[in-house]
Amino acid sequence: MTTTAATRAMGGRARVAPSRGARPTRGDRAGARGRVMGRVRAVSATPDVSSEQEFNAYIKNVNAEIERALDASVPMHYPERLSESMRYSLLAGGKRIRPALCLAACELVGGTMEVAMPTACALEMIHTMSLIHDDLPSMDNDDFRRGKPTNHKVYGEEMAILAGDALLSHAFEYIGRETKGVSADKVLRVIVDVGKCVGSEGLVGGQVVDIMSEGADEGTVTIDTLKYIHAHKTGALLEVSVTAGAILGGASEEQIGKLERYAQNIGLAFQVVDDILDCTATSEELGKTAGKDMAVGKSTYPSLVGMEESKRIAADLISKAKQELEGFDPVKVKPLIGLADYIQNRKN
Ligand code: GRG
Repeated sequence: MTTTAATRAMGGRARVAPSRGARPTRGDRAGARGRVMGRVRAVSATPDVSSEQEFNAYIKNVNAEIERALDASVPMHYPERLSESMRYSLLAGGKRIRPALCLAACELVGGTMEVAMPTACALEMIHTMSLIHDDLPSMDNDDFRRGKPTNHKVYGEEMAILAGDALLSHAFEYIGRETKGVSADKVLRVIVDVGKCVGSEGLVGGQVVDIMSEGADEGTVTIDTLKYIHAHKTGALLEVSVTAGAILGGASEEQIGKLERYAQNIGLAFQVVDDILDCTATSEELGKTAGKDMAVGKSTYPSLVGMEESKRIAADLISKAKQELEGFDPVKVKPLIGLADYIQNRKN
């Protein structure tokens, strides 16, 4: 019998094997190299997520798998201060949306969680490093992230920069070394796609236009500029999270195309919601400084089109994203539908 993340999460729809994946000891972690995937419990596709409650249970269970895998992915080693700094931010919580999307896309097209987990972890490493660098005094100069003091506040600026650099390079090494059970050309395609989404045509490009737009003369930052920033700074990594999972799971080109469009829509929606939350949520709810966009005079969806229109745009994008999922297995597709709803309704 195969077990699924969902059935295990739902406590009793199917009997499940007991977990071998207890939190690894420091010794375990030190020896994690090369056998990390042994800790991901055997799971396969067909998550049966038919209500919001079941989706919540599903995502909680998937997140527990992700936390375990992340803990093992960056073991302590000399120089310990660097490992500590990397682990401090990587294991500081966070919603784990990127790895969850990667795993769900892989399972949707028939792949297993084991195949996509190294890439899922790598995506979270890259996302975490971008947060560490974004919080630096020379960038957004933030003191709090994920409800904790930012990396540079704890480890100092030099270490925070280097921890980010180390997480970035480790991410690519990790995909290449730890992905098992798929052809080398698929792994290579994922590495190339992730590289593109992170570099000057992706995340870094988006961040640069964002910085250049700050304090720009009124009217010069248009909705198109904002779309570029969001699609690159935030959307690109969300997009590759979905497509990389699909590639590793053995998706056809047509399926990859549909999932790419799904991801582009949820990616933009994610950032529109982020802009909304910056105005409406508290710092405690967000785990980071709220109201920052307005304080620094940043153009956002609410500032350019108003709050109600921003909400309508987010809902429209989520609806378009879901349309791209039509034609997929109606049961296996539910986690991606649930993730789209979660992105629209999230409170942090
Ligand atoms: C990637 C080489 C490289 C450099 C980084 C600093 C920088 C260049 C880019 C900034 C990227 C950035 C911080 C984008 C914002 C993305 C975003 C909306 C982050 C919040 O994501 P959540 O809500 O956070 O998923 P959690 O904490 O839940 O993971």
